[in-house]
Amino acid sequence: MRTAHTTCPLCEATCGLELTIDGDRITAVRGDRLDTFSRGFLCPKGASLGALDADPDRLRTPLVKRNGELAPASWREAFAHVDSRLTAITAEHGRDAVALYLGNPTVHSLAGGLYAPGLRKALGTRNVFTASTVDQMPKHVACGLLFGGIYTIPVPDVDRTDFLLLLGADPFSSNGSLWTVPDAPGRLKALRGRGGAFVVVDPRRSRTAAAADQHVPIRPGTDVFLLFALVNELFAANLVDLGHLGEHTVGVDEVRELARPFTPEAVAGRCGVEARFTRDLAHRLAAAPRAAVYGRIGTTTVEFGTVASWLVDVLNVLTGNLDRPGGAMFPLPAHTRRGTGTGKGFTTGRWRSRVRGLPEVAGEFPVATLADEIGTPGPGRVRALITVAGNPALSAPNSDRLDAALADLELVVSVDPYLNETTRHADVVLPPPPPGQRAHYDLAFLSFAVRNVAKYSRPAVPLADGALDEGEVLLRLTAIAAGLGPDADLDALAGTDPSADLTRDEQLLDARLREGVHGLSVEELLAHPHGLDLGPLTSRLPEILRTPSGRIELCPRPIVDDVPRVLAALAEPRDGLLLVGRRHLRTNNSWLHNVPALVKGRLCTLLVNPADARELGLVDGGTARVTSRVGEVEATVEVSADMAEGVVSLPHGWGHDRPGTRLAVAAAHPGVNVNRLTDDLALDPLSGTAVLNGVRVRVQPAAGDRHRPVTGTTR
Ligand SMILES: Nc1nc2c(c(=O)[nH]1)N[C@H]1C(S)=C(S)[C@@H](COP(=O)(O)OP(=O)(O)OC[C@H]3O[C@@H](n4cnc5c(=O)[nH]c(N)nc54)[C@H](O)[C@@H]3O)O[C@H]1N2
Ligand SMILES: Nc1nc2c(c(=O)[nH]1)N[C@H]1C(S)=C(S)[C@@H](COP(=O)(O)OP(=O)(O)OC[C@H]3O[C@@H](n4cnc5c(=O)[nH]c(N)nc54)[C@H](O)[C@@H]3O)O[C@H]1N2
Ligand code: SF4
Ligand SMILES: [Mo]
Repeated sequence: MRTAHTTCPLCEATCGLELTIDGDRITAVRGDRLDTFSRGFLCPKGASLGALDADPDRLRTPLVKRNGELAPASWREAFAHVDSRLTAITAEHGRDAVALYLGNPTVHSLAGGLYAPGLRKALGTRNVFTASTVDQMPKHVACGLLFGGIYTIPVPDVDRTDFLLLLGADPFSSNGSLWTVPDAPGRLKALRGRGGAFVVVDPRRSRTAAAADQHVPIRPGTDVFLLFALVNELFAANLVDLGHLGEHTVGVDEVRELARPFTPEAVAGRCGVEARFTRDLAHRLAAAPRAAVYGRIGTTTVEFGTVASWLVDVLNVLTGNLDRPGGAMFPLPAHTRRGTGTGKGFTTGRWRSRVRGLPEVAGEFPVATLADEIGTPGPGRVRALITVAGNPALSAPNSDRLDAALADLELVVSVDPYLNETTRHADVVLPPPPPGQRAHYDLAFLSFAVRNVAKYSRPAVPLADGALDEGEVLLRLTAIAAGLGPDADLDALAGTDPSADLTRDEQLLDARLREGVHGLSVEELLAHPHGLDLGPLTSRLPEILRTPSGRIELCPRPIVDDVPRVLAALAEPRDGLLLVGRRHLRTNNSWLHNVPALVKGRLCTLLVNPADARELGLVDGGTARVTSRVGEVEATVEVSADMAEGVVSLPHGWGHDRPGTRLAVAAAHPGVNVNRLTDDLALDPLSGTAVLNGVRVRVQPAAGDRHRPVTGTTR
């Protein structure tokens, strides 16, 4: 028996874990009390890491399709198969015939951070898709336009603030996103404990909303109007005070003009928020000595995701709260360098998608159009797909259509530990090792962390016999894509030294750390197994800016051009039921449902307000048929006063009822796939992000519904 320390890779909170290990088995998981950042915090997902590692359904060898059946194969065979098929397809149809989809866990692993960019480059295809366009792309675009860099995203300095306004986020369940904040609940409670306050805007009384000083229920998709009204009120009441930001900002007067039509009265009906509440909120935000505004999924995966995401930081600027302690600050991770204060800025639409003519954003196309690119004949058609850590068959809108398209591909290669709804379409599945068997450093999330910290851990358990590190899998695919064949020298490709003491991943990380702002090294991080605290966030203006003007460009042209659409929507009444999503503490998108401890209770239910339930003839525990433009599902009803009237909620990541998967536990708790309802034609045009919240639906009792009695509640 021994202990090892690592970082939980499951969500963005990056909690330190203390693992108890017996041989090569993880027998217990605790929060690492000595972790400099998370200080012992742990959630049920992290606690299940041992069960996840030991999941009997986890793939332990590659699978290759022979005569229509996926069967175990050697790594050699698997890569040879990929090489011959991929090379043939690109030779015949060109590089764009191969699409790449990078899913969420790509950014949770060191391997993904180090090697996915190289794979993308070696493939040389324009058909790159990621989970970002069903998630945070609006924030990248907004910050790209404002500050010049898509990763230049400020985070609420929660530990030092006096007032937080949170919109469309439930950090008590999600533990934060684009905001690495281990123990978000504890930190938010501490904020209240020291006399501060936080307000939550959400159509549902979420766990976070329930713990807040104030919950503002809002009509889904209308945060853009509320945010504009807050800006309007700041100007109208003379509350705008940029303070230290004045000399770094251009475009303030233009923003005042843009916001003029959006008075609190003008938006009240559309948002379902009384004007006096909006006014009061603006005044509290301006009056707080230190404050920050933060928006997440409910403000990004919506009709006006980019404009809403932009407004969040406009508020941070207009109140002088950007880049100051207790406001919204820019982290400075150890593996990055300081900037120069100017740059090329950010543009989109350098090329367009073949079928729908959608603009490229950050080098990718919306995943909502992947099915179009596969299904539409003609030159440039997508014929092969590589998925890395993704389950688009469940996570992308109009997923039945995408699921059918995946079946039509000539070749699917998936780097994934499970045979699931997406990888069942694969010709080759290349499984990475479980979290316990891999090294960890957060290349992605330290950029959004509320303290500057650094931590590196070696694998807690050695790589199992026959397993291949994910870095090696990705690099091998990169070599194949680069035309070097299945047996290339990977160190030559990566520029690493096979005889060095550090592993290949460590050498690459070490180089970044040494060039980074603190001049650290892997060796130094190894000497700090509980992490190295590099202090609270510090001001980074103007060095962090990469705009051509060297200023914060508060009123960018693409935003201005999208505002007429916002105005038109303000005038348009939207009746009827709107569908939104939610997350539960024990889920993680689509892929933790195979861990028995995490699927207990009713998780995948349609939340309906009691008044709506009465009107629709629905009862708790009964079954509802939910219909949208693109599809229909039947879901178990959970009547709940937490839901605003006129809004229903169904979580995503469920629907484990497809044939050909190997997920015994998940299949026994299948739930329904909400993305059979979401619309692949509904996008935020500036970011290409799908509208997953605020989807118009019809709800009725399912035919033959027996109104089964209720057994307990899980919320
Ligand atoms: N436990 C758990 N944690 C996770 C995940 C998980 O699946 N489970 N997933 C991870 C990932 S990939 C991400 S991106 C993050 C997401 O992190 P969060 O954004 O915090 O996630 P959610 O819990 O979905 O919270 C979104 C909230 O927005 C509300 N909402 C919906 N529509 C609207 C709207 O139009 N306006 C407003 N104001 N609110 C709206 C919903 O009711 C919900 O409470 O969570 C991460 N952490
Ligand atoms: N309707 C609706 N749809 C949504 C959302 C929503 O709120 N509502 N949320 C969206 C969001 S925020 C996100 S991020 C996306 C997620 O969308 P995806 O990234 O497409 O899907 P995930 O469910 O995260 O699936 C992750 C996949 O990675 C695999 N995996 C797990 N660990 C590893 C690993 O270490 N290496 C590799 N190679 N594979 C691994 C899992 O087996 C699984 O197949 O879903 C989006 N879809
Ligand atoms: S909050 Fe996130 S990082 Fe922390 S233990 Fe839970 S899943 Fe892991
Ligand atoms: Mo996400």
